[in-house]
Amino acid sequence: MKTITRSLGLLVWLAMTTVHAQVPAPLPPFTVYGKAANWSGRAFSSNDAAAVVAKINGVEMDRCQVVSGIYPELNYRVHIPMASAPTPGRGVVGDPLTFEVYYDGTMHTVMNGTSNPVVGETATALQCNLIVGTDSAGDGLPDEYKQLLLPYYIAAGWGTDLSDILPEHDFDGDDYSNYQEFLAGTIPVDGSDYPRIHDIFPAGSNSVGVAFLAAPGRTYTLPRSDNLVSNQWTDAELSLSSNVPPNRTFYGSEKDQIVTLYLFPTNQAAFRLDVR
Ligand SMILES: [Ca+2]
Ligand SMILES: [Ca+2]
Repeated sequence: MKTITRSLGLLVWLAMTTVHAQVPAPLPPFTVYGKAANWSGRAFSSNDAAAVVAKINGVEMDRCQVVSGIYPELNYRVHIPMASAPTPGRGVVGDPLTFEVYYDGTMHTVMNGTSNPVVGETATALQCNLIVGTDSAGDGLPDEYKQLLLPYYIAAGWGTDLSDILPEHDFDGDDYSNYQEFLAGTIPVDGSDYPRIHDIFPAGSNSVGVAFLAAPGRTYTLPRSDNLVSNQWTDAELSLSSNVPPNRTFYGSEKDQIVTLYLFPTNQAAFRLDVR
């Protein structure tokens, strides 16, 4: 008799567990914030009446108006409702995020594809800068950018139409393609302008300065690898000053300018400059 009672108790407990599993608890939201800018890197202001929509698998999770200067470098912020298990209208850790940006009355394509962003842990945040334009060819190079290139293509006999301008072309022969130069914000018709580090120098007793020409609307990181054989890279902690301990992993540029970021390596490692 005792055994039967215990078994019933176990069944009730299992049933209750099942009920709980079917109703995932709402959790604090996951926040995505950043700077939305047009194809040239100009950040949208409140006057542009632009809006950012965040989606998971095609379903809208949140939207917001772009507002100038929420914080320095930032003009939009959306909150992804979260749940502990897949739930309609909510996200779970690892869900892929996509964005749409509306201005001038139409949806524009996000061109810079910030590293395939995914939903992170509840109550945390991710910075995701968005560069948007019109991409009628679907090749990643904005139509607006091609319009600027077209006169150079015509003059050089490379083509007469936007469809003649290909992302993989290296028009100015500096070993960086049109698409790479678009991402980096360098000039694709000037062979002396291309993505590069201008200087690396010791700064103080334990930091190293890395100077480069930054372009508006672009975000820069300095990934670090302790083992080039395994080719594993993680964004290094860095600072905007050799006197301030590392406090960030990225730098978002507002304009064309020489920027110096400071690394604080404690052992030998390889670093590279990434731009997106
Ligand atoms: Ca080039
Ligand atoms: Ca160039």
